Amino acid sequence: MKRFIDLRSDTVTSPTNEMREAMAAAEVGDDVYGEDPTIRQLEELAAEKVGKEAAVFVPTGTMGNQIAVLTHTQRGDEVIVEAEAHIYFYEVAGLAALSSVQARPVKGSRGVLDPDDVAAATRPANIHFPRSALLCIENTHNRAGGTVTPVQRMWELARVAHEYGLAVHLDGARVFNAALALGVDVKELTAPVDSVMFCLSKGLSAPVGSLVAGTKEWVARARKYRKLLGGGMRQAGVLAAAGIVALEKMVNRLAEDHANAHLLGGGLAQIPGIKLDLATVQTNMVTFELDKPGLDGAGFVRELLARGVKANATGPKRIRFVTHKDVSREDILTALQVVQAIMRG
Ligand code: TLP
Repeated sequence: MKRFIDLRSDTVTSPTNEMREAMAAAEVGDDVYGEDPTIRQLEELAAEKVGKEAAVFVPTGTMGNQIAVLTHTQRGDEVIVEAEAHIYFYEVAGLAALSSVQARPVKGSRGVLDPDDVAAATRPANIHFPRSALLCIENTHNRAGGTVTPVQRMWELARVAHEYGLAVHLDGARVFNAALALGVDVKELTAPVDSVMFCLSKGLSAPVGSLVAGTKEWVARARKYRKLLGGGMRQAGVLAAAGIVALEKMVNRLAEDHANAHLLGGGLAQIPGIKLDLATVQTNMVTFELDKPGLDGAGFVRELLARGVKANATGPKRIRFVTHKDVSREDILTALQVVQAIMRG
């Protein structure tokens, strides 16, 4: 089979041999009865890593985010989101369809929200207004290019939200990438927020799974919403086993992905016809605009594919490349040559 250099997402990473061995050996039980020891172990480890009292294992990041919204809100509430946040942009209108809440999009700067804008978007008591119930922060921010909200800004945002009576949820699908880029323990980013979702199945390379963490009481309620959404799994310790390896062994190697993204971004920025804000290349993503007459995102992606590189167009002329453990430094250099050839042609 022809090998592609797959830069579509870090979700494409396949499990390591160590994960497969752990999966084969995992002790399991029925998790709906709370009897899967491997899931329990993963949930405890996850809660400890993000400094929360408890965590619940869910099949996907999308389900984790939506469970968090269900747990924090009531029908008819308003939820403040960054204008291109995953939870709003890519989750099939789950806010409306599942929680019956209204989104209040607020534009950030390179994905980073300004506390004053959040304060201005909250609603005072008024018979006409919905209740402002929840602020969602995304760190790293996917559509902004994998950008990072620093620790101090996390605190400022949480302070404003709490002052106005909103809870704070962190879509931390890639929060370990954020912590690494900032050189801080992930707990520093999660301390200000009430709940956090993070993914095992992205750069950390587990085949399946995310966690949602918060207080014991909150997670107990979230667990019930997981059941409601059909996410109550049974002998899923086989999946949790891979997740434990992901958390214990795969976090530090994300640095390689960041280095590769910087190499890729630096190379792309020099190619005529590519508009790339290098300041957005902070973690494992490179997002850029095409600026070449007659070449749109879909056409560019087709040209890449014909030359062995997979990528996603995330706008009419916008392309996203994501680095991860299954692309090497050599692959990055090859991908750069491929892009050069397309842009010359
Ligand atoms: N993001 C995927 C796609 O859905 C776009 C990707 O390839 O990047 N939060 C953030 C910030 C995400 O980037 C994603 C996945 C999720 C949540 C949802 O995770 P899953 O795919 O497990 O539902």
